[in-house]
Amino acid sequence: MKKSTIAPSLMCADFTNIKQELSTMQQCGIEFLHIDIMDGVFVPNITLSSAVVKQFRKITSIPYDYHLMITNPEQKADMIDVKDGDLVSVHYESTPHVLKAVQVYKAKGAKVGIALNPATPINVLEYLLSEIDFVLIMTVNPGFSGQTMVPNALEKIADTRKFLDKRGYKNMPIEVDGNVSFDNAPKMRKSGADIFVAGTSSVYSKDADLEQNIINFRKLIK
Ligand code: S6P
Ligand code: MG
Repeated sequence: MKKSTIAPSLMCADFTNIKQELSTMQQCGIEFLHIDIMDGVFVPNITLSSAVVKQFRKITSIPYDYHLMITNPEQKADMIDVKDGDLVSVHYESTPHVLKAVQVYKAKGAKVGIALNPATPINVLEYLLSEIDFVLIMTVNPGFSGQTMVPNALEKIADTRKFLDKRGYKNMPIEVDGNVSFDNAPKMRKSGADIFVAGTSSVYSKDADLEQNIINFRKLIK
């Protein structure tokens, strides 16, 4: 089992207090900042823009984990501020040229993953495995925070782990995104998840403050 890492989803952040939140995350050893980029076409919502989040580089050194929910991401790489060490996931469903999209973001210095919508089977990964660094399993239909985990999500995570292991990719991490709650996250971990996108149902939960939520969450995904 690989080390578990936390990627708080900034679309759930309090932007009136973002400097303090980023500082808390840095102190808590948060590994990645999950940044949802949407275009209102691939998903029916628009949230963060790369131009805005780029400014946070001035106040944090935590690498970014871009989740691109945009059509034809291979044509939009110039609009995404990628630094060496960032993660970028492109949706399999977002372009007929998904390998090209992987190559374009790799050339920018990112570690690149393929994101799969809930209904997309994992066998589409077959001829991409040698080119990618991780897999992102969506555990809700993408576009919004505060949703309920879809049926079969845990089974899909476990099947993905087996699929990767069987093909010699035992070290390829699996990221999970969507209702990664205090309750669901330990089950996701048992099923084989490694990178946890944490939103309203965990680190941004009203149960406690951000720092305490992160401490509690980390214990649950060890
Ligand atoms: C949703 C997006 C996610 C959400 C995250 C919110 O399409 O990709 O990154 O921000 O899932 O978390 P929660 O706990 O509110 O579901
Ligand atoms: Mg996301």
